[in-house]
Amino acid sequence: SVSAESMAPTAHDAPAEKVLIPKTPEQRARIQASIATNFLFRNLDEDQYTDVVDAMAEKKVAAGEAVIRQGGVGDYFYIVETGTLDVYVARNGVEAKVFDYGPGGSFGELALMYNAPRAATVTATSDAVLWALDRVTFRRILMDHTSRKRRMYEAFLEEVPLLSSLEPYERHKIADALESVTFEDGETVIKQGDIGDNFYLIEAGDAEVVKVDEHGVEHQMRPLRKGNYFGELALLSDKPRVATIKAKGKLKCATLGKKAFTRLLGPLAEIMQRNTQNYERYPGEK
Ligand code: 1OR
Repeated sequence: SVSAESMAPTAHDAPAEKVLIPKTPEQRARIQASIATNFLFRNLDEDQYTDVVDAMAEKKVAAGEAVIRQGGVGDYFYIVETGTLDVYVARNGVEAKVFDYGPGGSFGELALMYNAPRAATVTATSDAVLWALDRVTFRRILMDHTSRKRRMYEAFLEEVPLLSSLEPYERHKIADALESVTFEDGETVIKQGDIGDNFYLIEAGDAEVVKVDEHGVEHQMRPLRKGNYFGELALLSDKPRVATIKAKGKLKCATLGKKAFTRLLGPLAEIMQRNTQNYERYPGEK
Protein backbone atom coordinates (compact mmCIF):
# COMPACT_ATOMS: atom_id res chain seq x y z
CA SER A 1 0.00 0.00 0.00
CA VAL A 2 0.96 3.65 -0.16
CA SER A 3 3.32 4.92 2.50
CA ALA A 4 1.70 7.93 4.05
CA GLU A 5 4.45 8.50 6.59
CA SER A 6 6.93 9.70 3.97
CA MET A 7 4.51 12.45 3.01
CA ALA A 8 3.96 13.91 6.45
CA PRO A 9 4.00 17.67 6.04
CA THR A 10 6.03 19.95 8.25
CA ALA A 11 4.69 23.37 9.17
CA HIS A 12 6.24 25.15 6.17
CA ASP A 13 5.75 22.46 3.57
CA ALA A 14 3.41 22.69 0.66
CA PRO A 15 0.27 20.66 1.43
CA ALA A 16 0.91 16.93 1.37
CA GLU A 17 0.10 15.05 -1.78
CA LYS A 18 -3.24 13.34 -1.51
CA VAL A 19 -3.30 9.61 -1.00
CA LEU A 20 -5.12 7.87 -3.82
CA ILE A 21 -5.64 4.14 -3.65
CA PRO A 22 -7.58 3.03 -6.76
CA LYS A 23 -10.95 1.46 -6.08
CA THR A 24 -13.77 -0.19 -7.92
CA PRO A 25 -17.25 1.38 -7.73
CA GLU A 26 -18.23 -1.66 -5.69
CA GLN A 27 -15.54 -0.91 -3.10
CA ARG A 28 -16.62 2.73 -2.96
CA ALA A 29 -20.19 1.65 -2.32
CA ARG A 30 -19.02 -0.62 0.49
CA ILE A 31 -17.06 2.22 2.09
CA GLN A 32 -20.07 4.49 1.85
CA ALA A 33 -22.24 1.92 3.58
CA SER A 34 -19.62 1.35 6.29
CA ILE A 35 -19.31 5.02 7.24
CA ALA A 36 -22.97 5.98 6.77
CA THR A 37 -23.81 5.66 10.45
CA ASN A 38 -20.43 6.75 11.83
CA PHE A 39 -20.50 10.17 13.54
CA LEU A 40 -16.91 11.02 12.70
CA PHE A 41 -17.83 11.26 9.01
CA ARG A 42 -21.03 13.19 9.41
CA ASN A 43 -19.76 16.70 8.74
CA LEU A 44 -17.56 16.19 5.70
CA ASP A 45 -18.12 18.28 2.60
CA GLU A 46 -18.02 16.61 -0.81
CA ASP A 47 -14.29 17.14 -1.39
CA GLN A 48 -13.34 15.91 2.04
CA TYR A 49 -15.55 12.88 1.58
CA THR A 50 -13.90 12.05 -1.76
CA ASP A 51 -10.41 12.47 -0.31
CA VAL A 52 -11.22 10.17 2.59
CA VAL A 53 -12.68 7.46 0.38
CA ASP A 54 -9.75 7.77 -2.07
CA ALA A 55 -7.25 7.29 0.72
CA MET A 56 -8.79 4.23 2.34
CA ALA A 57 -7.16 0.84 1.96
CA GLU A 58 -9.06 -2.42 2.25
CA LYS A 59 -7.73 -4.71 4.94
CA LYS A 60 -8.89 -8.25 5.56
CA VAL A 61 -8.13 -9.74 8.95
CA ALA A 62 -8.64 -13.29 10.17
CA ALA A 63 -10.33 -14.22 13.44
CA GLY A 64 -7.79 -14.01 16.26
CA GLU A 65 -5.54 -11.52 14.49
CA ALA A 66 -4.52 -8.33 16.34
CA VAL A 67 -5.04 -5.22 14.21
CA ILE A 68 -3.57 -2.88 16.83
CA ARG A 69 -1.31 -3.66 19.76
CA GLN A 70 -1.24 -1.56 22.90
CA GLY A 71 2.00 0.41 23.11
CA GLY A 72 2.57 0.30 19.34
CA VAL A 73 2.99 3.28 17.03
CA GLY A 74 -0.15 4.78 15.49
CA ASP A 75 -0.22 4.46 11.72
CA TYR A 76 -3.82 3.92 10.66
CA PHE A 77 -7.39 4.64 11.73
CA TYR A 78 -9.83 1.80 10.99
CA ILE A 79 -13.49 1.49 10.05
CA VAL A 80 -15.24 -1.86 10.34
CA GLU A 81 -17.16 -3.02 7.27
CA THR A 82 -17.91 -6.57 8.44
CA GLY A 83 -16.87 -8.72 11.38
CA THR A 84 -16.35 -8.13 15.08
CA LEU A 85 -13.37 -7.08 17.20
CA ASP A 86 -12.62 -6.93 20.92
CA VAL A 87 -10.65 -4.20 22.68
CA TYR A 88 -8.27 -5.11 25.50
CA VAL A 89 -6.46 -2.78 27.85
CA ALA A 90 -3.59 -3.99 30.03
CA ARG A 91 -3.24 -2.18 33.34
CA ASN A 92 -0.77 -3.26 35.99
CA GLY A 93 -0.05 -6.36 33.99
CA VAL A 94 -3.69 -7.43 33.88
CA GLU A 95 -5.43 -7.40 30.51
CA ALA A 96 -9.18 -6.87 30.43
CA LYS A 97 -11.72 -6.58 27.67
CA VAL A 98 -13.13 -3.04 27.69
CA PHE A 99 -15.14 -2.70 24.50
CA ASP A 100 -16.07 -4.32 21.21
CA TYR A 101 -16.78 -3.22 17.68
CA GLY A 102 -19.03 -4.41 14.88
CA PRO A 103 -19.92 -3.10 11.40
CA GLY A 104 -19.85 0.72 11.25
CA GLY A 105 -17.55 1.01 14.27
CA SER A 106 -14.18 2.75 14.11
CA PHE A 107 -11.03 2.75 16.20
CA GLY A 108 -7.38 3.71 16.34
CA GLU A 109 -7.94 7.48 16.40
CA LEU A 110 -6.32 8.18 19.76
CA ALA A 111 -2.70 7.50 18.84
CA LEU A 112 -3.14 9.57 15.67
CA MET A 113 -4.79 12.49 17.44
CA TYR A 114 -2.40 12.77 20.37
CA ASN A 115 0.79 11.31 18.90
CA ALA A 116 0.57 8.76 21.68
CA PRO A 117 1.29 5.03 21.80
CA ARG A 118 -1.68 2.79 21.06
CA ALA A 119 -3.89 2.79 24.16
CA ALA A 120 -5.37 -0.66 23.64
CA THR A 121 -5.09 -3.91 21.72
CA VAL A 122 -7.80 -4.54 19.15
CA THR A 123 -8.24 -8.17 18.04
CA ALA A 124 -10.64 -9.63 15.50
CA THR A 125 -13.08 -12.11 17.00
CA SER A 126 -14.32 -13.18 13.57
CA ASP A 127 -12.96 -12.79 10.05
CA ALA A 128 -13.33 -9.08 9.33
CA VAL A 129 -13.07 -6.54 6.54
CA LEU A 130 -11.70 -3.15 7.58
CA TRP A 131 -10.96 0.11 5.80
CA ALA A 132 -7.72 1.71 6.90
CA LEU A 133 -7.16 5.45 6.69
CA ASP A 134 -3.58 6.69 6.91
CA ARG A 135 -2.45 9.01 9.65
CA VAL A 136 -1.85 12.04 7.43
CA THR A 137 -5.29 11.94 5.80
CA PHE A 138 -6.94 11.25 9.15
CA ARG A 139 -5.25 14.25 10.73
CA ARG A 140 -5.89 16.49 7.74
CA ILE A 141 -9.59 15.76 7.37
CA LEU A 142 -11.11 14.00 10.36
CA MET A 143 -9.13 15.22 13.33
CA ASP A 144 -10.16 18.86 13.61
CA HIS A 145 -13.83 18.22 13.92
CA THR A 146 -13.35 15.25 16.24
CA SER A 147 -11.01 16.96 18.67
CA ARG A 148 -13.04 20.18 18.63
CA LYS A 149 -16.17 18.25 19.51
CA ARG A 150 -14.48 16.21 22.24
CA ARG A 151 -13.05 19.38 23.75
CA MET A 152 -16.33 21.24 23.46
CA TYR A 153 -18.29 18.63 25.42
CA GLU A 154 -15.53 17.46 27.74
CA ALA A 155 -16.06 19.89 30.64
CA PHE A 156 -19.83 19.64 30.38
CA LEU A 157 -19.93 15.83 30.34
CA GLU A 158 -17.62 15.66 33.36
CA GLU A 159 -20.21 17.65 35.31
CA VAL A 160 -23.16 15.44 34.42
CA PRO A 161 -23.78 13.25 37.49
CA LEU A 162 -25.15 10.37 35.40
CA LEU A 163 -21.85 10.08 33.52
CA SER A 164 -19.47 10.45 36.43
CA SER A 165 -18.77 6.72 36.70
CA LEU A 166 -17.56 6.53 33.11
CA GLU A 167 -13.95 6.49 31.92
CA PRO A 168 -12.76 9.66 30.15
CA TYR A 169 -12.57 7.74 26.88
CA GLU A 170 -16.18 6.66 27.23
CA ARG A 171 -17.18 10.31 27.56
CA HIS A 172 -15.16 11.04 24.40
CA LYS A 173 -17.20 8.48 22.53
CA ILE A 174 -20.36 10.13 23.80
CA ALA A 175 -19.06 13.53 22.68
CA ASP A 176 -18.48 12.12 19.18
CA ALA A 177 -22.12 11.12 18.98
CA LEU A 178 -23.72 14.23 20.53
CA GLU A 179 -25.42 17.00 18.65
CA SER A 180 -26.51 20.28 20.18
CA VAL A 181 -30.03 21.56 19.64
CA THR A 182 -31.60 24.75 20.94
CA PHE A 183 -35.22 25.50 21.75
CA GLU A 184 -36.95 28.84 22.22
CA ASP A 185 -39.07 29.66 25.25
CA GLY A 186 -42.22 27.52 25.29
CA GLU A 187 -41.07 25.22 22.51
CA THR A 188 -41.88 21.53 22.95
CA VAL A 189 -38.89 19.18 22.99
CA ILE A 190 -40.79 15.94 23.50
CA LYS A 191 -44.49 15.33 23.57
CA GLN A 192 -46.34 12.89 25.77
CA GLY A 193 -47.61 9.92 23.75
CA ASP A 194 -45.06 10.26 20.96
CA ILE A 195 -42.62 7.54 19.99
CA GLY A 196 -39.18 8.27 21.43
CA ASP A 197 -36.09 8.51 19.23
CA ASN A 198 -33.77 10.77 21.20
CA PHE A 199 -32.15 11.21 24.56
CA TYR A 200 -31.30 14.71 25.88
CA LEU A 201 -28.79 16.25 28.27
CA ILE A 202 -29.40 19.86 29.27
CA GLU A 203 -26.37 21.98 28.43
CA ALA A 204 -27.93 25.31 29.41
CA GLY A 205 -31.34 26.57 30.48
CA ASP A 206 -34.37 25.03 32.14
CA ALA A 207 -37.19 22.77 31.05
CA GLU A 208 -40.64 22.15 32.42
CA VAL A 209 -42.17 18.73 32.64
CA VAL A 210 -45.92 18.29 32.30
CA LYS A 211 -47.79 15.03 32.55
CA VAL A 212 -51.43 14.53 31.67
CA ASP A 213 -53.00 11.74 33.73
CA GLU A 214 -55.66 9.26 32.67
CA HIS A 215 -58.40 11.79 33.63
CA GLY A 216 -56.93 14.44 31.37
CA VAL A 217 -55.60 16.48 34.32
CA GLU A 218 -52.24 18.21 33.83
CA HIS A 219 -49.56 17.80 36.47
CA GLN A 220 -46.41 19.88 36.76
CA MET A 221 -43.48 17.62 37.55
CA ARG A 222 -40.11 18.58 38.96
CA PRO A 223 -38.45 20.96 36.45
CA LEU A 224 -35.13 20.09 34.86
CA ARG A 225 -31.96 22.16 34.71
CA LYS A 226 -28.38 22.10 33.48
CA GLY A 227 -26.76 18.67 33.84
CA ASN A 228 -30.12 16.88 34.06
CA TYR A 229 -31.22 14.45 31.38
CA PHE A 230 -34.55 13.37 29.95
CA GLY A 231 -36.04 11.22 27.23
CA GLU A 232 -34.41 8.04 28.52
CA LEU A 233 -37.61 6.25 29.57
CA ALA A 234 -39.09 5.74 26.11
CA LEU A 235 -35.69 4.48 24.90
CA LEU A 236 -35.19 2.13 27.83
CA SER A 237 -38.73 0.76 27.76
CA ASP A 238 -39.79 1.10 24.11
CA LYS A 239 -42.95 2.80 25.35
CA PRO A 240 -44.42 6.16 24.25
CA ARG A 241 -43.22 9.35 25.94
CA VAL A 242 -44.81 9.61 29.39
CA ALA A 243 -44.54 13.39 29.74
CA THR A 244 -44.18 16.58 27.72
CA ILE A 245 -40.98 18.59 28.05
CA LYS A 246 -40.94 22.27 27.12
CA ALA A 247 -38.25 24.94 27.14
CA LYS A 248 -38.56 27.46 29.96
CA GLY A 249 -36.63 30.34 28.46
CA LYS A 250 -33.96 29.44 25.94
CA LEU A 251 -32.91 25.82 26.27
CA LYS A 252 -29.81 24.14 24.87
CA CYS A 253 -29.57 20.36 24.85
CA ALA A 254 -27.06 17.81 23.67
CA THR A 255 -28.87 14.92 22.11
CA LEU A 256 -28.13 11.29 21.24
CA GLY A 257 -30.13 9.10 18.87
CA LYS A 258 -31.53 5.80 20.03
CA LYS A 259 -28.80 3.60 18.60
CA ALA A 260 -25.98 5.64 20.11
CA PHE A 261 -27.89 5.86 23.39
CA THR A 262 -28.22 2.10 23.60
CA ARG A 263 -24.62 1.47 22.66
CA LEU A 264 -22.96 4.18 24.75
CA LEU A 265 -25.28 4.49 27.72
CA GLY A 266 -26.48 0.88 27.86
CA PRO A 267 -24.16 0.22 30.82
CA LEU A 268 -25.94 3.01 32.73
CA ALA A 269 -29.45 1.62 32.17
CA GLU A 270 -29.64 0.34 35.73
CA ILE A 271 -28.71 3.75 37.20
CA MET A 272 -31.29 5.46 35.00
CA GLN A 273 -33.96 2.96 36.03
CA ARG A 274 -33.11 3.59 39.66
CA ASN A 275 -33.24 7.36 39.15
CA THR A 276 -36.84 7.21 37.95
CA GLN A 277 -37.77 7.29 41.65
CA ASN A 278 -36.97 11.00 41.45
CA TYR A 279 -39.87 11.58 39.08
CA GLU A 280 -42.39 12.38 41.80
CA ARG A 281 -44.65 15.39 41.58
CA TYR A 282 -43.40 18.87 42.09
CA PRO A 283 -43.84 19.64 45.84
CA GLY A 284 -45.75 22.88 45.26
CA GLU A 285 -48.42 21.18 43.20
CA LYS A 286 -52.00 20.91 44.42
P1 1OR B 1 -5.55 3.94 19.68
O1 1OR B 1 -4.98 4.66 18.53
O2 1OR B 1 -4.97 4.21 21.03
C1 1OR B 1 -6.34 1.52 20.19
O3 1OR B 1 -5.51 2.37 19.41
C2 1OR B 1 -7.77 1.98 20.05
O4 1OR B 1 -8.73 1.28 20.81
C3 1OR B 1 -7.89 3.39 20.57
O5 1OR B 1 -7.13 4.26 19.73
C4 1OR B 1 -9.39 3.54 20.56
O6 1OR B 1 -9.83 3.86 19.25
C5 1OR B 1 -9.86 2.13 20.90
N1 1OR B 1 -9.47 3.18 26.01
C6 1OR B 1 -8.63 3.45 25.00
N2 1OR B 1 -8.83 3.11 23.72
C7 1OR B 1 -9.96 2.47 23.42
C8 1OR B 1 -10.89 2.13 24.43
C9 1OR B 1 -10.62 2.51 25.77
N3 1OR B 1 -11.92 1.51 23.82
C10 1OR B 1 -11.65 1.46 22.52
N4 1OR B 1 -10.46 2.01 22.24
N5 1OR B 1 -11.48 2.27 26.84
C11 1OR B 1 -11.14 2.75 28.18
C12 1OR B 1 -10.56 1.64 29.00
C13 1OR B 1 -10.01 2.12 30.31
C14 1OR B 1 -12.76 1.61 26.70
C15 1OR B 1 -13.89 2.62 26.72
C16 1OR B 1 -15.22 2.03 26.41
